[in-house]
Amino acid sequence: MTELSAGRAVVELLKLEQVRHIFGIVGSTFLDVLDALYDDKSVEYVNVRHEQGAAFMADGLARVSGAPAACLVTAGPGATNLVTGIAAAHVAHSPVVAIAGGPPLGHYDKDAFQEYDLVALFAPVTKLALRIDSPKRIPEIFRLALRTAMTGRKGPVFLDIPRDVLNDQVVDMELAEPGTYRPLHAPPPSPEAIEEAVSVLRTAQRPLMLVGGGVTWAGAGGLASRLSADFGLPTITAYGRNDAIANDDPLYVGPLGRAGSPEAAAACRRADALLVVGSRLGNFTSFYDDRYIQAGTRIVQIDIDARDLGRHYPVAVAIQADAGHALAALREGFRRAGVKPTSDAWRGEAVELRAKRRARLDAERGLATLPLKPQRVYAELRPALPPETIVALDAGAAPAYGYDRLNFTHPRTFLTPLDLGGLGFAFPEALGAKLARPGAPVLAIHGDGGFLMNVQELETAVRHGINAVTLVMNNNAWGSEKAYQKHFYNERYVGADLGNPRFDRLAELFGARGYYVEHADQVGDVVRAALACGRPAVIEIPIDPNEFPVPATSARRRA
Ligand SMILES: Cc1ncc(C[n+]2csc(CCOP(=O)(O)OP(=O)(O)O)c2C)c(N)n1
Ligand SMILES: [Mg+2]
Repeated sequence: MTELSAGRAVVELLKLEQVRHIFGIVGSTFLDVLDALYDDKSVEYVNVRHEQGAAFMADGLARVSGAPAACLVTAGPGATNLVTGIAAAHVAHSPVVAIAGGPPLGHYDKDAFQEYDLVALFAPVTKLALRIDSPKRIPEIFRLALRTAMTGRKGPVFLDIPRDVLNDQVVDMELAEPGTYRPLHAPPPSPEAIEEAVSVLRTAQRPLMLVGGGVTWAGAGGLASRLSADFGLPTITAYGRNDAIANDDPLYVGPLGRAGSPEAAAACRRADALLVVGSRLGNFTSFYDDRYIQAGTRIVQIDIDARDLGRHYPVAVAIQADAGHALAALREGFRRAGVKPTSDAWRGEAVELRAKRRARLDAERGLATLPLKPQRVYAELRPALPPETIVALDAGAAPAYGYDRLNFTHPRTFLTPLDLGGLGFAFPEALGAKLARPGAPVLAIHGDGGFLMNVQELETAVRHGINAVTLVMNNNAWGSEKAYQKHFYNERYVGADLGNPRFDRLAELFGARGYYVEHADQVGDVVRAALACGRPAVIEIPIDPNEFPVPATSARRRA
């Protein structure tokens, strides 16, 4: 046993899980934890400008590293400001440990200064929310929180620590490795379930694999690629999960779902069997209806969590297991059963759809408008981004073109708001991503509205030397919402238009680099220069203010 101050105990418990950055804004409720960092430079407190930024950064870091990430903020508004970013971690299944210092224990349930029922507030956006009522229980509750965050379907957890549980308290604890309090290996599939899946898939004429975030969390993109190659299995990706498999696989058709590729949707409609690996078939992947997934399609669904197996579509076989173990077992099962590759005709369809997508996107290089259309911006971006680039997309219309217009060949390189759809996401996520993988180029793609929601973190980026690049496509509007008013409300615009500063100049005022690009032929060069400039950078590109796609909606109209 080792005797540690309560503040140091918190730091050591996080360090044992490889936490090297803690995001937040200093507050008097948790100074014992900060004080432990004064002499311990192995963990950096990333002192941000708004707690929402801290939560998004932690989420970005966790998504890219796969390891837990931490936020540490003060009571009341410090914690309420975290909520949106923790919700982003919740939809992405990111193991973010959000910690708030609270009022003294004796002030709870008195409407005291900055006292709110944060455990209740965080419950819907976390896997577990708890208060730690005594210093003795700090190790136990942290381990419970970390076990919860890192086991099964991962996800954020919240801990409320009253200030007097930290102040001048001593904790006697074992510096125990994670393997002593949580499983380090994910569960394998049942052999019977694999056998059933093999018999469903081998009898299909047109089987298609749909891979989602579960594949990424399991580190199983390579296994998915091998299964696809060995058995001629065409592949598509779930909404916002384009990086779940290498997009240069010859049978990868494209991303399914909202703002996804029509070719992936066509492949999905043609499939008579769907092997769904690590996807909930959530709202923006499936819309829960038959626009992509046809009635009668036989579905084999693999998920680490039984909650979503057969939830939105009836399944032929449900397999509760880690995506990697399940893919390996399926491949072995296919081989043992002597399953032959899919027909030339079906593979031919997939190759044709893949080529059609590429030709469609290449043709967008011919869009010669001024201001530029976002589609043209992506056409210029594609060849300029090195394959290891991490891209974070914000919500909004201009970023949304990116769901179908970027290529990913490396896992954990595409960060999207998923079904949260929160604005202000991409820039702080990119900062977290850059901290997780400092050697990789990192690009956030924003509209003007979303960027200004967390623009204050430019100061954090400059101070901490986090050199991510942000591209802002400026149409001086809340474009994605304006699109609804354009297409469904006869252009009766209310609350849709914005005014903006020049974002390149704003960046320079913060001490970052700023670039302003109007012409298509400058986009690639400027992006390359910004990625190499050795500072955080912002590129503003004015875009066509009338370029709004018809929104895809569940209720009103089908895209
Ligand atoms: C936090 C938050 N507030 C509001 C919305 C609703 N919303 C979605 S997209 C959008 C407009 C985005 O504007 P901008 O960032 O400029 O991108 P654009 O659509 O113009 O390309 C709004 C208001 C949201 N998704 N998230
Ligand atoms: Mg806009």
